[in-house]
Amino acid sequence: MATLTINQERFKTDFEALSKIGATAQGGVNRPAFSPAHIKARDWFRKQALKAGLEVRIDGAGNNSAILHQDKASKTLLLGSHLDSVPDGGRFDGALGVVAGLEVLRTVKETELRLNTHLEVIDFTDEESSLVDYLGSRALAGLLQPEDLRAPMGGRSNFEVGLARSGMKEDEIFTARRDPGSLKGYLELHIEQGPRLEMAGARIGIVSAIVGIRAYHLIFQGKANHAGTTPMETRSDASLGASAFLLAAREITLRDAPDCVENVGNLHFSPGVFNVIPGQVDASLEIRSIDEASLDALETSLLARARIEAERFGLGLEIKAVSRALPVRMDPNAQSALWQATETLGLSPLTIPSGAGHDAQVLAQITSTGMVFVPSAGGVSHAPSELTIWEDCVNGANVLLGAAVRMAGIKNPID
Ligand code: HGY
Ligand code: MN
Ligand code: MN
Repeated sequence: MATLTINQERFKTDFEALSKIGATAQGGVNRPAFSPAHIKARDWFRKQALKAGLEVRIDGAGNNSAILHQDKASKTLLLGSHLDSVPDGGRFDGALGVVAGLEVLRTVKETELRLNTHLEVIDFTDEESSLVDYLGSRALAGLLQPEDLRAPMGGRSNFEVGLARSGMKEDEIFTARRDPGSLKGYLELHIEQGPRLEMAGARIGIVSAIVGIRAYHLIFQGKANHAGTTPMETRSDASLGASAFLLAAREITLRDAPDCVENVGNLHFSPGVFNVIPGQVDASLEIRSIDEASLDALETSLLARARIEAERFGLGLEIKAVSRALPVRMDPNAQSALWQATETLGLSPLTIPSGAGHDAQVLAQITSTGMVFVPSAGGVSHAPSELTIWEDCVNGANVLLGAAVRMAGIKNPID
């Protein structure tokens, strides 16, 4: 079979057009879920799909899809990623996978290849979990719980604002669930968001596993009081417990959990003004590992240390677990389709685990799932300077195309 490749010009034009939506002066994008820029990016995606003669669909969880139907096919191979970004993020994270998926469908459509399964490229809602962690992919996988919407990670009021802005109806979200038997699999092209490929001199990666992620709010409770008149020795200052915990958490992780990472991405002081002793500090803690037992051990030691620091400074402590994504292994069939595609293209991939979370870790729980990575310059991501050289992006899209037609199964090989 001749090596099928994407239309590079069209792919680049699309990616550059999308990068302009929500573009920031520093060269990144700012498209948090349901922000005006995110909604505009989704409109753009649907318009491109309609222009390409593809069917467009929005499910109850707001997942946007473009579909290339195949005769007598009963299953669907999903390709995809996400168009939402972290605040002030990069233009490749998520967007590359969605634009590449769209390009794969157009290329297959143009070459008149006939496949055994439908092809669908999907832009998942809120992959960056700013409101509800993995809202779109967990709804599609049937793994979203009502509790996730009652007490969402990003706060109930923000969630309601997002629903209103996007026109989604809360009671329709669960209708997004797909019967796993209707899916052939899921493939995702994504930037690595880390330094491993670049350090190894590899231009393409095939993902072996994706880290599990657990997130918590640690709420240290002291007593707000006058910052000028309250004697230092009688203060009940919530920031002392939180600060002591932050330093200890890093020490414990480095010393006892070499295959884990931890991060406190936010400290929210209340009332958070110069002249009031912080009565409450809410620390947003996250831990990650591809090993479940390591996550269990680190969770136990970090939460125990948080209690010790709270006690040391005479503070209350409330621990709220807000999200829990399982570590998953990628499926051997999907990986082998990706391997074959790289071989046909003369590429030599590196097999690596993903330190970043992805919708693929949700889909992997219900269908055969694989991911292909392209290098991030300097390992930088979730920042405006996020960059992948264009040749690597094209390689990634061609690997996605090759693997997709292999997984879907070709009825009429073209010479
Ligand atoms: O946080 C992550 O790892 C992903 O970018 N959402
Ligand atoms: Mn991503
Ligand atoms: Mn991300």
